[in-house]
Amino acid sequence: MFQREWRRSALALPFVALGLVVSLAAQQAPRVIEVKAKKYDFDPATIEVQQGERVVLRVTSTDRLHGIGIRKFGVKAEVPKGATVDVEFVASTAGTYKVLCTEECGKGHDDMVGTLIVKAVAP
Ligand SMILES: [Cu+2]
Repeated sequence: MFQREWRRSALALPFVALGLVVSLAAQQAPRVIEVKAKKYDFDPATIEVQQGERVVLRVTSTDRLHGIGIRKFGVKAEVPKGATVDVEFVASTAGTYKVLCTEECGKGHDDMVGTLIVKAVAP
């Protein structure tokens, strides 16, 4: 009886270990990436991170009220003129996503689109 229980928990061990690795990755200190928001782009225009990475985008607006939004990861924040705002997320899913300005900031607002690339971890 005891032995069977023991064998069952031994089988579960690799899965427990895998879960631990994934949650440890999410608990690491976040990667901080500085982003400038200005009429009418984000600088850098393309941000690249690894899948599973915890990311802080430290967004500064240099000219007026802008916003930053990445729908896939629930990122949405206003960035007032001259202010720096941190938005944090875990890049849980690999892919290419739009980084949008979420505040109507002028005639070039619709073109104010950046790119977030989340690179898949090697299997
Ligand atoms: Cu804008």
